[in-house]
Amino acid sequence: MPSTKKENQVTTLDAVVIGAGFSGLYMLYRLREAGLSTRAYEAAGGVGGVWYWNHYPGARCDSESIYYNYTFSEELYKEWSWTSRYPEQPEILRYLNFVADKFDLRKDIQFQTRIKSAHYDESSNRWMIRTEDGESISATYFITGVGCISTANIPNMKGLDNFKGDWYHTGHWPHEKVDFTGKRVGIIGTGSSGVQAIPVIAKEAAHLTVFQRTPQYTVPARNHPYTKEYIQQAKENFHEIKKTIRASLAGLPTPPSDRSALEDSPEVRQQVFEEAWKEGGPAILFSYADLLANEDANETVSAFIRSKIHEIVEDPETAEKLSPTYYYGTKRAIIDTDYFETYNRPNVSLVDVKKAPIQEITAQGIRTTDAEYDLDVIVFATGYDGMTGSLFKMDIRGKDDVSLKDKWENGSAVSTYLGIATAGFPNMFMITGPESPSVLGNMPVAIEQHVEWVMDCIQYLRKHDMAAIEANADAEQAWSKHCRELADMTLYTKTESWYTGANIEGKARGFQIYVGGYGPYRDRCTEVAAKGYEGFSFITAANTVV
Ligand code: NA7
Repeated sequence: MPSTKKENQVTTLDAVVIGAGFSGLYMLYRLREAGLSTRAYEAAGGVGGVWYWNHYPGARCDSESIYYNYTFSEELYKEWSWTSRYPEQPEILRYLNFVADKFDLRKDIQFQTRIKSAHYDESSNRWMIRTEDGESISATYFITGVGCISTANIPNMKGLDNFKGDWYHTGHWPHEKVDFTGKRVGIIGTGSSGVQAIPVIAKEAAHLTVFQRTPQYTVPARNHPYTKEYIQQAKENFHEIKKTIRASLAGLPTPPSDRSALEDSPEVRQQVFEEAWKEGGPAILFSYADLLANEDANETVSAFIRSKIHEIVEDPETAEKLSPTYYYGTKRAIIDTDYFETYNRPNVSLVDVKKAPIQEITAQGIRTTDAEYDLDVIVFATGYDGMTGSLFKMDIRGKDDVSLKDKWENGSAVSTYLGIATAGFPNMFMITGPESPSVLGNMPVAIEQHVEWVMDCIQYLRKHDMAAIEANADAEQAWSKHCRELADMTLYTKTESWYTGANIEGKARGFQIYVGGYGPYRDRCTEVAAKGYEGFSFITAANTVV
């Protein structure tokens, strides 16, 4: 590492925030409002977090716009107007830039700065944080807002360096337009990113070859522009929307049905699914209460979506190849615009790489066990090292110099208290950390709850003159056990997915998300705080534990 003039500087702050996405921006805002000296460090050249990097064609959020935003400020909510039901990446990025401008956040964000390490010093109860270019920051509070799905998974495929064309990962897309006109494009991966990108790239490329490992269920998004009246109505209902989504299970206003799919006759069920299909978005997932808990109930919706695939896709063999067999919803439920329809185009072909796996990337393209495909561009829509990937990229060390990675045995023994804190790492807070509900819903709602809880906690520490707070090991074990027990009651653990870590070679398996829902989780966190931070210990300014 070349030495820079920053090497001997130590900046002293109350709080350091990592990231300038939805989490980092709001955390920074709240800390500053409370009068703490603080700075956010961001690897990218601008705000946005995943929405800065996920610039690929078709990138869009799958939560409805009017709920996929902050609700901490009524003024902000009323000043911003979304244009369509599901916001496109450029619009979300504009929104986050608008937020940064409105609250003048940029002056306290250091861009193009990656944090290399954060070490806790027990004698001073402070964190020493180091950037990759050699700057050191001493801070009382170390807060990660690094995102749950932000570390790209680029599979270790033999020969990638030899490829003569261009290749991209959806999560690190260039900000300049990538022109596919006249090109032979190959895309690997059919998760949310692939499903969004495939129809858009297919319209531009000379030919698109989709390399599919696991077929996916996806339902129509039914995206459409918002009318002025609809937006106006949402603004008028701000307080109601805020209250409802914060108390809800998934950060969205429509409550899931309380009926079992098995209570209805096949005819009634078919009608329910047809209506949800017509409505689009998450409606089908919420159409019955037990779709993610009961195998037979799940089969009803899975079979319905498979029948739709066969209706839409003209070639029966392709339709069969596109038909999934895992439990619907146990991999991230996807919504799409013209995904299955795209396979009716003459310039799109589908390759089943489960049957004939990719052997290597050659100078000309991709070689599977039974064919070779000449390509000009390869798109990796191969996902992320979820939940822990971005935390493990930093060398985080707590008490006794124990690293977070070692404590969590490289991911096999993740244990947190409430998904916010972990024993041995005082004054470290994780916004939407593992074992919080995070990705199982509309993220900004989860993020705001965490930020507000962390801020209240810091205020409590300051008010009571405490140097630090630390999760107790027994409270943490109980929480982790509770999370695992809840997950085991669902079908989530029966499918290999990024939720379980199965998508990353060598990563330990384990379901690291709290499935009990946003509202109940919020209540639990509020109760812990109300009981004087039950399950936590405090370290006084004189360095005694109470
Ligand atoms: P996902 O959902 O993890 O999807 C990744 C896709 O890439 C999925 O189809 C994988 O197949 C496939 N994949 C991964 N590695 C390989 C290799 N080595 N060979 C072939 N195919 C591979 O990531 P996304 O970016 O689409 O979505 C991530 C989240 O972002 C999403 O859930 C939303 O919350 C937003 P597999 O299913 O593992 O067989």
